[in-house]
Amino acid sequence: MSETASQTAGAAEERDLTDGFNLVIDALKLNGIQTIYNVPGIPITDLGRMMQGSGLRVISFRHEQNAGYAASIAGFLTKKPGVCLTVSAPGFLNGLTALANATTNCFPMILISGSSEREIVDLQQGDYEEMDQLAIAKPLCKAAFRVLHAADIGIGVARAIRAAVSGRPGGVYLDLPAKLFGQVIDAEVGQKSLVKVIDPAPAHIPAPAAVKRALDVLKSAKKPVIILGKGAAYAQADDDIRAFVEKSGAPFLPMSMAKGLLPDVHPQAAGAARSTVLAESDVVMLIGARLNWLLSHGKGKTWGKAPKKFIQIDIEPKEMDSNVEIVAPLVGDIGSCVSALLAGMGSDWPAAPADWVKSVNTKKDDNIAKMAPRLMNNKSPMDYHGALGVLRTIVKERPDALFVNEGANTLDLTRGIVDMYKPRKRLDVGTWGVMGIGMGFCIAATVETGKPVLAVVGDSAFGFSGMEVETICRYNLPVCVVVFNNDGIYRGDGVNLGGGSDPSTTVFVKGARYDRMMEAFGGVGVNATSPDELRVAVNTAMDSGKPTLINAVIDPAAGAESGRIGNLNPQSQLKKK
Ligand code: OXT
Ligand code: ADP
Ligand code: MG
Repeated sequence: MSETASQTAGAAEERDLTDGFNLVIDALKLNGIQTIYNVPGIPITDLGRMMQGSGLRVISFRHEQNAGYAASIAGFLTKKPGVCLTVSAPGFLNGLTALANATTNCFPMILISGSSEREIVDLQQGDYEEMDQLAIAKPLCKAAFRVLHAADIGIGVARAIRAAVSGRPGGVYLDLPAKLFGQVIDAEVGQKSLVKVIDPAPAHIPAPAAVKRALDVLKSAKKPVIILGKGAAYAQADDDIRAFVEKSGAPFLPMSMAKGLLPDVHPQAAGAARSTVLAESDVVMLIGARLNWLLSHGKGKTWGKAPKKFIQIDIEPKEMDSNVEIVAPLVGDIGSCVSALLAGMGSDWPAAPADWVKSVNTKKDDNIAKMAPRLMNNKSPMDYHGALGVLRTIVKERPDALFVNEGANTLDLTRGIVDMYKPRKRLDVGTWGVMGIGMGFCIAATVETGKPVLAVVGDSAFGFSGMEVETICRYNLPVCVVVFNNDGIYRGDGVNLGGGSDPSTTVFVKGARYDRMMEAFGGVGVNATSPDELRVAVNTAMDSGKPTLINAVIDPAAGAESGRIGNLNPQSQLKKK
């Protein structure tokens, strides 16, 4: 045979075969997955390379936790599972926090980890990175699957996708042992084994009687309030939600990541009268928000003495009555529920009681007026209000940018002060209050939406994912990170109670220059010591789209212990004995 003829015969043979690597890629692509958040290494280095070669976008991170957070927020933004790819044992464990966090926050995500050989792991014979990953992942996610045969890859990927996005979204673990990738099977058999998931998140239509019950309770209200949670933002039923809230006339309170679903400057927005609406309302309607710690479990002082009736819309039936009695449970997907409510309201729905609306507005106007002068100060070093006064205006002028926020004071004050104007723009620490989401969220936010990102992060919060500024520079992403640098956790002026030379447990190096971290990788670094400098630096960064880190110098004494949740921080009554 001539050389050319033998090459052709070889190529034909290759065309007829496929392997685990290719089947994983084909299965993901068939289901519309476009981006993989990855940290390379044994046994998935080649998988990542081949994914990139096949046209998938593969973003390689410096640490799996950040890749995992990126995948999870990609899931929140797109309603498709975000995919994180890691190596075995340590890489898997690094990704696991993000998987658990995704499950807790109801973000759809799939953690795919390579793993060691089953035979060796199960006999505990000490394989490379040996660990029974499936067993460890199971309690921390919605579902966990392992694929042992190449012919099952299609089913494994399909099950993972459906489990992540159907019903209440969450994290799914997919275990792919090293041996699987090299398994070769007939290409046609392989092709036929792939599954395109039909209708991965089917609508859950609420029962008509449940819709009527909810409307009856809402209509009976003298002091209604609607609480919008991140489930409502996730649902992408923005127009109907807005129409429903407006038709009801009720004040609405957005949970942190639901801000912007209706603009914070909407006449019915009641974020600035939070205590009043929670304590004084008589009917509370929850749309995609749980009565967890962030809502004081629906009881106690926060909720006042007035008796309350709760209406709750959620796709998860078990959520009902989890903390208090829900008199009108509406189980279904938010899109279907809200459109059924709108239809049931008809054309003569009564206006919300005027005295209630007026008292909420009075409280809101008072709080806004009290805050206004504080936001205009130009102190140097800055306090939180001075810095946030500037950022609030910038966000108003650039409502399409994604906004990432973490920290304690940096989180709580930003949440209250910086108004959001569009849905799914504000991304933050979520249900667990977890530090470290920052850079992963920034990266996925721009990768998934193509929009620029502004991040406002505490100096401690930033430290959890700070090395990813290299990733931001490597992919040349339009991300502007503002580090609120107050020299520490909550405050920078803590003292060592033992009087020794070690610094206090909550303080960092004084006067650190985080901006230089960005410069180290070719991005732009700016040190901003006043609100005026901060304004110029952020606007320049957002105009240029260049990776930028602004070290915003905040007065070390400006913050409060634990931000606004100091009440949750147990303190010894004996320590000063
Ligand atoms: O109605 P009233 O009169 O009461 O007034 C309210 C509103 O009506 C009003 N308001 C307004 N007024 C005027 N204008 C406007 N626009 C306006 N908007 C609102 O303001 C008040 C307050 O309103 P708010 O905020 O809505 O209400 P409230 O009562 O605060 O809400 C309650 C909550 C619970 C809903 C809210 O507080 C909330 O969402 N909190 C979330 C808190 C959270 O998740 N925190 C993060 C965790 S803290 C801690 O755990 C940290 N750690 C430990 C750690 C963590 N977390 N993770 C890991 C992996 N390891 C360790 C660490 C290490 S934080 C942290 C680092 C901190 O240091 P940094 O350097 O990063 O940050 P700095 O603190 O800045 O130094
Ligand atoms: P927040 O922290 O903003 O209060 P939570 O995370 O506590 O929000 O609550 C979100 C809720 O939304 C969860 O109970 C989840 O089951 C629900 N949810 C998520 N997506 C949908 C959807 N498409 N339809 C109905 N409920 C949803
Ligand atoms: Mg700090």
